[in-house]
Amino acid sequence: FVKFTLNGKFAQATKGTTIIEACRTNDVFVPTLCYHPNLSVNEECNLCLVETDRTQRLSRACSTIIQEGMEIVTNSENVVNSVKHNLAMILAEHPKECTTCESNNRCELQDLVYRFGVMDKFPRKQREYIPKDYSSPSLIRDMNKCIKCYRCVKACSELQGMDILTIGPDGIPMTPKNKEIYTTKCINCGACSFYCPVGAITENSQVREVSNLLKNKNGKTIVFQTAPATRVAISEEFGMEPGDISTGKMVAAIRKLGGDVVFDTNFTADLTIMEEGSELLDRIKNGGTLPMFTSCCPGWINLVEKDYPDFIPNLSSCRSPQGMMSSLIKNYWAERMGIKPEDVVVVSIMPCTAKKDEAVRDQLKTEQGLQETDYVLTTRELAKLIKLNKVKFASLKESEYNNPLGESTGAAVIFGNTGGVMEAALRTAYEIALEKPMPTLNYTPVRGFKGIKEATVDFGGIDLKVAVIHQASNIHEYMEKLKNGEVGHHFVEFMICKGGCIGGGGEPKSKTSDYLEKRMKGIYKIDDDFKIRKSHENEAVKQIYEQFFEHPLSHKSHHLLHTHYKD
Ligand code: HC0
Ligand code: SF4
Repeated sequence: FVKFTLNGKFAQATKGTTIIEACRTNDVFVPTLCYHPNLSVNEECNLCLVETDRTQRLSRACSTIIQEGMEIVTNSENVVNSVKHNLAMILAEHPKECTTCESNNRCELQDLVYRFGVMDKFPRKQREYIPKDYSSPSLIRDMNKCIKCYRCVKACSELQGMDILTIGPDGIPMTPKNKEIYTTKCINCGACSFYCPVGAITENSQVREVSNLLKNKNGKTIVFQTAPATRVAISEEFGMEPGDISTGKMVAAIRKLGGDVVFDTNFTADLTIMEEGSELLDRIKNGGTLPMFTSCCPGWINLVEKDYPDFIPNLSSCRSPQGMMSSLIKNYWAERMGIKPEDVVVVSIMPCTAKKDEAVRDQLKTEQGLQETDYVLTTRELAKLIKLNKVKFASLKESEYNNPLGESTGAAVIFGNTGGVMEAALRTAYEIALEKPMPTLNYTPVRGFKGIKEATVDFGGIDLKVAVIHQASNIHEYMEKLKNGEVGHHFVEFMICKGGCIGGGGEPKSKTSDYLEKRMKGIYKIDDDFKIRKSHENEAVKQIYEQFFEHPLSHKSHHLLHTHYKD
């Protein structure tokens, strides 16, 4: 430990701690725009200034390690005036289009400008105009708003190993050869938008479209579906803790907004297990391509198609649960309800920006050419819609999903965590193959934050080797090993974001450092509290096979629940 004073109060921290981290643990506010605990230090914004001795010399809190006996001051007139000056300089270069900005009210620059009472006092420093990039269904880039913090560059390279964004000659992050982002190898994961503190890179929002639709339905039936990971994160937007379970409130909020029907993507997560588990057993029995890869994460699908096309045959042919649900709504449910598919609008609530890109895939259109998922709102966007409509989320009375596509199990909700698809698949495949349940349902070797998790399951004579990889940088590492024949598994789960969907690029931008752990716990708590924790025991899933699909991998299920990929 080192001992120091912080604004006159005695404090201590472990050796090697930076001043900014020590301030945060002690609840002392230090402004910053470029620092983020998940990224390496940038030293770009010059806002985290502190005094460390009795002289008025200023140090950056992000890169200064605490030394024994330091007298750290964060709130002197000297510090505050310097921060104000530097903020005003950033503001002078900023377009200040808050009224139309996607990040209005959730912008870190705006927050600091208000907090420090900064006036827009310097003459406007005009930058050369950079055309906005609307090419991606997932993201919008307006680099005129960039404050040069480089958090997007670091998220893309350090966390995702993608290196799509680099620092251009003018200091503004750019794509390879300045091409529109959708034409690059970008996988639409949205990590850049998650870490952008302002409105330079944002999700390609459909809040306005969905808001208008809900106000003027024009005879359409609006059907929502909500992904597993949304229910443990949306709470953060309404003053609750990460991991607080808000399933019922979220459904109630959607109904208040005017959603006619609310289904649960978890239902099709259970259905995915039936199809994907059967596909795996079939590949093992009949010499199909192994390892089989999960196919539910759209960032991962983009990565395989763009960087590892030789491995397309390894991908399960199952559509993602989002894709399966929208297909069921338009091709199965609508007919049963006597509604024309073209009169149904599907709005999907996802933790993920890449789901917006998945929704526009040609392979996921009805035979008549209708897009099956009409709109995808991220968890952040749903929260925005709820706030715009002044719905009091925290005090809403919980509501239930509609049936039959709203019924699910504990196995489905864990899809939101890294390792969850694997654990759910094992719970079912084991029981189908061995005709007895797994010795333990909580299969811990595939849980937790380790980047590459491996396990061997005794499948009655066969040692089933599985692996679970999350976060794109770890995926690159695994894929290189696979190419070199250094790993051999039967079944591998891939999720592009750290932690899985709970860490999706469209989730709330949490201010706490342990938000992923808390969301993960919330997901496992929902699973623990379910009476039914295996996908094949979902009564509504059983029914849909009895009444419609007949059995997994049937002709009908191939048609509506499976897909193919671009090569
Ligand atoms: Fe996921 Fe999904 S679990 S990808 O992470 O499989 O986005 O939450 O909705 O589709 O169910 C995201 C989350 C989903 C899908 C499911 C899968
Ligand atoms: Fe990089 Fe992901 Fe952003 Fe694309 S979406 S630029 S891959 S961080």
